[in-house]
Amino acid sequence: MKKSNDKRENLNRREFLSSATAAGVAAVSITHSGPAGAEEQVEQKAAAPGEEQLAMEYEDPAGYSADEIENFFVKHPGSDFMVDVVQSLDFEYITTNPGSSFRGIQESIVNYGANTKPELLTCPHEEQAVAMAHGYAKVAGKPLAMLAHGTVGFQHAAMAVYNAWCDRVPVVILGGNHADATERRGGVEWAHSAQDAAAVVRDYVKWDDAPHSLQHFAESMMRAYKIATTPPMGPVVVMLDGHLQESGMGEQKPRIPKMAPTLRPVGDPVAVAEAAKWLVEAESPVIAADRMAHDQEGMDLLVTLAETLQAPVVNLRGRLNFPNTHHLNQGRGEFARADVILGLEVNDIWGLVSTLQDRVHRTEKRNARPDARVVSIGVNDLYLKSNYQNFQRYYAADLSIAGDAQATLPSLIEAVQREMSRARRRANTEREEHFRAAHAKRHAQSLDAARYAWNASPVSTARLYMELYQLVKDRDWAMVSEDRQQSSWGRRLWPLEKTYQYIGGSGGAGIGYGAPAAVGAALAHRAEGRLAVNIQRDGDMMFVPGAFWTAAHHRIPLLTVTHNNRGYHQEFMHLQRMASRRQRGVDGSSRIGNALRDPEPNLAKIAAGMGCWSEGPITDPNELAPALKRALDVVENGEPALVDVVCQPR
Ligand SMILES: Cc1ncc(C[n+]2csc(CCOP(=O)(O)OP(=O)(O)O)c2C)c(N)n1
Ligand SMILES: [Mg+2]
Repeated sequence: MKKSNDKRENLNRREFLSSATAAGVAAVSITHSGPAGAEEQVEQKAAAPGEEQLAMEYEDPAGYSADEIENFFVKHPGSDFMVDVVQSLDFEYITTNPGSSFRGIQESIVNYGANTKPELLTCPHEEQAVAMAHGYAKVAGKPLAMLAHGTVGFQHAAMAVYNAWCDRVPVVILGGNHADATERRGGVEWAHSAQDAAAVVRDYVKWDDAPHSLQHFAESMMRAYKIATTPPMGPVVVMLDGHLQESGMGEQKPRIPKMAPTLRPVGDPVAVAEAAKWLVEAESPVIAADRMAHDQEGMDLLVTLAETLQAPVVNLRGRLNFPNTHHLNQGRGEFARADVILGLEVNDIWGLVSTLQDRVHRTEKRNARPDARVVSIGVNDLYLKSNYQNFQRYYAADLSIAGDAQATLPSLIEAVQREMSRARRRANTEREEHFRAAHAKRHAQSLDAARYAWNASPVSTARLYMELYQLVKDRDWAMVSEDRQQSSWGRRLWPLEKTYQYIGGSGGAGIGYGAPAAVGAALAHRAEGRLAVNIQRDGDMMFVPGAFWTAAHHRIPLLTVTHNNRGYHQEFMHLQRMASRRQRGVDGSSRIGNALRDPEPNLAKIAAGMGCWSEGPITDPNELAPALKRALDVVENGEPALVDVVCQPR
């Protein structure tokens, strides 16, 4: 065994305690309430630990029998081995809200494992701990581990696990539990133990296990990591039995297996060749990409495919698959003209060709040409679960290819290049001209629209994005929030040219994701020296404001600017729609249940209370730029900062 007791020099606890006692630090004051409520202050001194007690922290005490020693001390706890296993998997961090169901491994992580790779990150809420891991994985391209307390910790983590599941993002969750009922202490250890602890999240994790031995744990961890990171990726759970963590290893001599990653599945070559033929023969091929690009290579491949065909690309919200400055980056209107639509990791294939109109009678409207053929390449059909309906409506694509789209792109590109005739290549020049003009027109329209209400107070969301861009444009920046609720100004105004520059959505649209995912993403960007920028919605922030404490505590630089529209505007619009449909007027009543006013939450003070530099609320747009500059200075010093900006609703 390594490391185990080496930490004692660093702790220097004996010295600390003796000097602290001398200085009277151990003095505590206890308040007694008299019968009439009168309070009497009695000062008591806590006895300083004696030499013998201090020695027992590190060595077997003198005068104890062998039985006593075995009962009070454990030399090689199982959780030390668990840490060896976790460390073999190259996790940089492990997020957690602490719980006694995993006190064994927590102690092993910080002492035996020296709190490095993984380093514990303290989170005031399990939902935050999972969402941080979610945001991190989307930027770093590898998962974090998360430690969840039994039962209640899982219940709090659940929604964030669902987001990661829907978004196809790996998170490796380790959960505390005491499986053996005869080993449970009374009270909470029972209330927080379960017969089947992962049941609460099983519908939206890819795999879970509750190992019975340390060898079983080691193998399950390898399997969990492998499954989580094989497309379709997703969260996984491995339970840490309390008894296994806390007991000595005894006769067990477990070994750590190698983690052998699974290669991403590639689409069938015959089907890929057929798809290439259709795309080349098409008059108006259109490419749609959703959770496609794992990394920059995915984007580069898609650029090659699109340019070879001079086919427009509609980037859906999952990932930044295509540079928005490229002339082939086009809008959803392209689907109406398409005769062949290629969907790459598109979750909602039906939604490419049709919409269900939000009317009293929800009628279907076909958006695409009736003769349009659809090719789908993706991993969605490879793994589904029954209960939660995030898989969207069934659509009979004309050609469905099971395979990871990014991994399949090289062979598709090759097949397309083979199919391209000279005449087809010549036609590309004309296409290119057309799309360059369309792209320039769309960009000009966006700029024009951004000027609207430029001087308005509250601040227009377009101005918010423009002022922010002016500030960060010469740095290596990355947007770590989604822009949909701000009229998509990020994608319309900022040049997004690298996959890491835009994080995409939450997956399951569970609110309370934005702030912690931004912190997790910022953590991954910190390692690359990038400036992480988070446009933070007020409603989302109210769910998990503790994320800003974690950012402050762990010195995670993150520039947050709020889109504070003083309420749940999305739901406000839904209520207006209902009231209007029922012809009851759309006046102020739609605020009920949706406004965050009276009192207005002071987001700057909330952030400040979390130890995060903050300024605001700002309502005058002219005050925006100087405040953002001050915040940037803080972030460039390695700290998080938040500017609260009161904005227009969208
Ligand atoms: C956990 C959860 N609860 C409720 C909802 C429903 N919901 C969708 S959008 C929204 C409003 C969120 O407010 P905010 O983050 O401020 O965004 P805004 O719509 O105001 O721009 C709510 C409550 C949800 N998606 N997730
Ligand atoms: Mg809001």
